[in-house]
Amino acid sequence: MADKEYNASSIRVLEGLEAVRTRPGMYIGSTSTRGLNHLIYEIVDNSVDEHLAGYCSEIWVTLEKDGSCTVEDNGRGIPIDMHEKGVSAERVVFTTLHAGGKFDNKAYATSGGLHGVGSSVVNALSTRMTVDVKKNGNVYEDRYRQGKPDMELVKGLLPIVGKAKGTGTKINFLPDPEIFEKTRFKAEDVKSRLHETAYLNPNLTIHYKDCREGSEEEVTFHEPEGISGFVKELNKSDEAVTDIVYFKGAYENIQVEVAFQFIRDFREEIMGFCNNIYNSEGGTHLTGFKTAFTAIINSYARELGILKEKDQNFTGADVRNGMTAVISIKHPDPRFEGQTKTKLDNPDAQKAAAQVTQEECTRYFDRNIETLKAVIECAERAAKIRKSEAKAKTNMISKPKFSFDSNGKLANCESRDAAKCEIFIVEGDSAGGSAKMARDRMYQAILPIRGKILNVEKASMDKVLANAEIKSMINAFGCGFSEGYGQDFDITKLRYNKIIIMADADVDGAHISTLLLTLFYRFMPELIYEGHVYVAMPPLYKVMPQKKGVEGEYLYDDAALEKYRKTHKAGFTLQRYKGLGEMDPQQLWETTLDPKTRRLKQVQIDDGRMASEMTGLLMGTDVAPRRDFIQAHATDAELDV
Ligand code: TTJ
Repeated sequence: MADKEYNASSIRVLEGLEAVRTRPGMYIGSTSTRGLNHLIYEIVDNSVDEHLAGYCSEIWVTLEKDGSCTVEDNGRGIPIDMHEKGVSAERVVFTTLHAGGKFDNKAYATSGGLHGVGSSVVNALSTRMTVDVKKNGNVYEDRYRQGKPDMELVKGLLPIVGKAKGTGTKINFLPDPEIFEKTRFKAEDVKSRLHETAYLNPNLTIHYKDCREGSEEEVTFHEPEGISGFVKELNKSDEAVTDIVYFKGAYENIQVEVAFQFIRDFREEIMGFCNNIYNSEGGTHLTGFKTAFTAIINSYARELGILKEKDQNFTGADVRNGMTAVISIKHPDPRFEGQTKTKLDNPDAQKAAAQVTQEECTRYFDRNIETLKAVIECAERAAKIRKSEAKAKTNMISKPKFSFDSNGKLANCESRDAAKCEIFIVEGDSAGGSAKMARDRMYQAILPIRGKILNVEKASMDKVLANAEIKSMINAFGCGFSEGYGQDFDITKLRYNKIIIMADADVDGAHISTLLLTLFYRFMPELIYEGHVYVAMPPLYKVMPQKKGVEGEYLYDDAALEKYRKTHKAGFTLQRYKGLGEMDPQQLWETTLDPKTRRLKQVQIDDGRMASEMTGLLMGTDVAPRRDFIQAHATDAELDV
């Protein structure tokens, strides 16, 4: 009976593994040396997971004389007991695609991602594989050929082949020459990856041994200094200008660890890891760290008077000038996207990295002012060079004509001096029309947008780019955009110093503002972090005293109206503005456009609380808290008159 079940499920399993042999590239990237080496990492990562679970302190990786590889650990050993499928759990691990998660328990909370799912793939791509599990004082063994079981089991359980002390798992596999172009593991690459793993796991020791003829070698990787040691290694041939800064923290089950150091060079090297996997395309953890770091440095620079009131903030690139950093996070459920699926995509990872950086990095700088000053000096050097380069550029090249936005609605300003220019994003065509008439044509551009723009947090990339309103904004700003921080977005190309959101002072207006802020925060976060984004605060009321010769007044909220009522008992007429569209151009100019009288709130996210609140509220699906956020942030924000 058990036999029958086993046969039935194994047929399905074999179909799964046949797919791996038909399209190996889909599972390991390629069948070149890179893909070949990847087999080792897939197996080693299982032992690293066991280490993360708290049960494995040593791993032995041996490149054998016969071309095979042996990976052994001193973990608890792969489960060998009867699985619900009627066969040893070990067999399910090695014959089922993506079996990793099946054995997850709470101790495995931070594993996942690409981990632990690869052992069946390695099995399918190996001429032979032997599995030895040490448990209960015994060694249990199983064997496979090209992924197929190569041993008859009695009652589905593994045979005992010897006695053992302690526990652990040992895998030996020989890559299949039918699959791989070359079958010789590249020692340098394997060592470098194992060394990296040792840096990311300071309590782990990895023994590497090459037994192949002519390349015999033995190295042990143990890096108790962890990612600080990693940064030290990366910078070993550079002139350091700061100590190595290290901090860690946790936020909602996500652990964040950061180490960085500044060097004399104009280089930026930031490496992100999630659950010990290198994210070559970066991702949300890097975005969170970078945005928080930019905000921190700008805020200290102002506090210390290094940036004066009139000075523009340092850009993200400025503050990372000379930085070497390693950001390592542990996430219970990582998601990856991008060309090679190596870009971390979880929004909460951004939140966690920003929060921990904000708190812990500030704590560090408060106690190490000299390091902080050295970091700010690097930013000043970068800003100086950036400005002189920009100047040289504008002197050299005739300024490009502004491209017209795709639907031709942008009423641009005449000046090309970005520092003095402003763009108003105006909700609705009628308000847009009034704004166009009322504006200062020299310095104020108007971009009317219609209706509710896409919720970018829910929409896919191509939908975002297909949206006409979003396209015209990206076009108008001139910086491009990027999913993530930096990359294709170039803030130095920004055509307007102020981007002013002009929406009605009601719930719909607040919703539009929120959508716009979400768009900026997600695709152009530097605009916000560098203080370019504002929200116009149109008045709610106009009051006219009945007494002749006394001027009317605009009131911006209900509190102001209450106060006015108390001080003007004689009587007055009250005009309530339902929307911007109700104002004539003259009124719109006085209340919302004229730099001398208008009220703007600068959108500031200058601390972790705000940053995380913003991500949480803006990116969530809840509508009510979003509205609250707009109001809360309006009171937090500074008045810019
Ligand atoms: C899973 O939960 C119960 C106790 O054992 C856990 C486990 O699977 N541990 C484990 C797996 N340790 N080492 C491995 C492992 C080691 C190698 C070299 C290869 C593979 C596929 C797994």
